[in-house]
Amino acid sequence: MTDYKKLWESLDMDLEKHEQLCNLLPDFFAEVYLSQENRPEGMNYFNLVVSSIHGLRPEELKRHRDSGGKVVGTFCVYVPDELIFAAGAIGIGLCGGSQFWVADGERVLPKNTCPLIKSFMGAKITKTCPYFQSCDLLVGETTCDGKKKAWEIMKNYADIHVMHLPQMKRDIDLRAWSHELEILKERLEELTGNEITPSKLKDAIKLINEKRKALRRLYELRKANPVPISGKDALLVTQIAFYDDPERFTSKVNSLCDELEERVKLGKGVFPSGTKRIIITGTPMAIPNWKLHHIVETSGAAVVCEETCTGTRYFENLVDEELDTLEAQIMAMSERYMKTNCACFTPNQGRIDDIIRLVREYKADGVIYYNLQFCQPYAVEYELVRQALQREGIPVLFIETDYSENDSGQIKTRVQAFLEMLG
Ligand code: BJ8
Repeated sequence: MTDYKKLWESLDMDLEKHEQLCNLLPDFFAEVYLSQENRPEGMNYFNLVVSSIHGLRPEELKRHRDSGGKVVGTFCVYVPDELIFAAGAIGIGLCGGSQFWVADGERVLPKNTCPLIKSFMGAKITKTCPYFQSCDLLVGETTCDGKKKAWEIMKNYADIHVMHLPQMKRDIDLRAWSHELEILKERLEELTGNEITPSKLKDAIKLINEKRKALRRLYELRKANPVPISGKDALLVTQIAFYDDPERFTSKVNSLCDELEERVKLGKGVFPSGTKRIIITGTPMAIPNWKLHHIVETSGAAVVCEETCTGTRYFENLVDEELDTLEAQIMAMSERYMKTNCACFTPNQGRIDDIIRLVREYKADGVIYYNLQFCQPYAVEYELVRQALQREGIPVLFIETDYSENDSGQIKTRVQAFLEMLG
């Protein structure tokens, strides 16, 4: 990683602290990922991306900025990448998934805040994340209370534009969200000096749709039995989707899928036939949060799907590509994004319907409801999900945790008991 020292200096990073962070990842990645057997060859690209996570892509971002381009950081799957790319900027997802940053986040946030928020805040204030340091603008949103209030603190450290996300899905909310997209469009035009025209937006809509289609193809292949790729590997691919170059990423995912299709034809899987199939639903898992998947897949089960924002919520539903006016395109984007089912919305029956549909489609044996500690919207929503799954006869296990490893042993015991109960 030392090759990138000049890059990190140019980003005004805290090099000493950053080195501590860089020293943690290789062993952790080797333990969780490289220890897996029978991984697809196509994962080599994603291994490379992780092995140079703070070098390769940040260097591309720097080249983009050196030639006058802008980088925009986001934190939620409701914020449309299409507008960012149509403005000639690069969009990157910035949610924090590392325990390393949590203590620093707690310097400015209450301890009883969700680890995702503490982690991204710690990453920013310690200047140890090259992605944060590369951003010319951050885009926050009014989703949960923790994030909504965190933006007010983040303003002390970065330029931030906050979008007002409605929390119901009536016609009036759809129009309100399209209005927010228009405001974001203006802000991006001002930032980049580029006008967003219908033809640029059309290209960006196609670009992002292609990424979604590739991920959907990957997930379709996970429906096979035996499953041709581990849940950990699929999760890694989705995590990388948030910051990799969309065109290159799409082509790498499609190559991986070609290989997985061959595996499916041959009946070749990463786990033996008959392995219990688990769906994970709940809060997002930002890189390098691989904790629950690792526990499940080292306890004899396979994760076959994630109903999360680092899963199906990220890529389901496309934006209409055939529209030629900005007004129609923005409304189509508003419609697509408002189909996403986050627990910040009320009511949120669509998410419950999705979980049940996914259990059927992926022939899952059970569901693990993953809740990041102190995430109230998802914790409260659990009761309705539990009742619905019970009515359908689908077993569910609730796991609330943070990013530390302190409770890993205890979670493993509970997961193993759950798997035994599945028979
Ligand atoms: S659309 S899930 S990405 S808001 S886990 S920070 S909700 S306290 S991340 Fe999210 Fe958008 Fe919804 Fe998805 Fe708050 Fe909960 Fe923390 Fe969360």
